[in-house]
Amino acid sequence: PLLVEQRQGWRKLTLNRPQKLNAFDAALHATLCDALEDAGRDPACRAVLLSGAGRGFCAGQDLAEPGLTGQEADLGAVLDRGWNRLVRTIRDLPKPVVCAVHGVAAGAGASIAFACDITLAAEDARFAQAFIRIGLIPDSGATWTLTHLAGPARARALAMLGDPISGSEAAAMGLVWRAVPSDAVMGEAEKLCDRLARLPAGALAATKRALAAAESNGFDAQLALEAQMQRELGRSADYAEGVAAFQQKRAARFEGA
Ligand code: LHQ
Repeated sequence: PLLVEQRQGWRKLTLNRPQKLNAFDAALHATLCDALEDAGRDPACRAVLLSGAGRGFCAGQDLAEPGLTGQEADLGAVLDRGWNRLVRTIRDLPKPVVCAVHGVAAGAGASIAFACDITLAAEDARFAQAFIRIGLIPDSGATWTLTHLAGPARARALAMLGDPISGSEAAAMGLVWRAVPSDAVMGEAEKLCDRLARLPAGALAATKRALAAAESNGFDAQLALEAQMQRELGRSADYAEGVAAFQQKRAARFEGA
């Protein structure tokens, strides 16, 4: 259900259930989480690109999986085992995760795109908080990401109405980094990964951690965290190389893991 390609310094993971618009079943969850953890451990992988095969990014939960409705259904367990584990893995991965969204990103499919570090969307992509249409709330972190990325007023209308918005609108609302023409989205996402793979990996990992901490820390706690991280990075080979390259007016070559 997942295509894995190693590129120069980064890895491309493609959701591959196109006949179901890449809706997730348990097998796709397990495979993707393993692939992300593997990417996290591999020093040859310095960034991850997540995208979808076929005409859309992801339609969220595979609603045809057994056990999802009725009194015996336990959607909380489905979230804990599958979706919550996935968005935590993305957010905890000490490497940037780039997401390329084309076509539809519905329900938890949109939630994943909002959980990635840098998300590019096709201008004509469709993001839909499909949950309310089937009697559920936004999940896989979306009540949190919608509020933090787009602000409470937009979060409330998006979540309650469930109307789809375009990639351009999602970018204007701050839900994704940028919207680009649909024939350019994959090329631009790949270029971003090429760039990220050449940046100092330790500083990228620390940046990701510091920005995540900023979502709950106060200003003073954040100053202390920055000082602690900068103390460590200040002793790294990548920092020495960055300063030397600047002084020698040449491009830096970062090799730290
Ligand atoms: C699908 C799906 C799908 C299965 C398209 N499942 N087959 C977490 C925990 C536990 C439980 C519940 O949920 C969650 C989180 C969630 O993600 S809830 C939200 C689940 N997703 C949705 O409600 C979206 C359902 N899909 C749609 O509304 C439409 O398919 C969208 C708007 C995404 C796309 O519409 P179209 O472009 O018109 O495509 P389509 O509807 O024709 O879909 C193509 C095929 O994909 C079709 O199969 P078929 O055999 O008829 O060609 C769909 O049945 C299948 N598909 N989404 N989530």
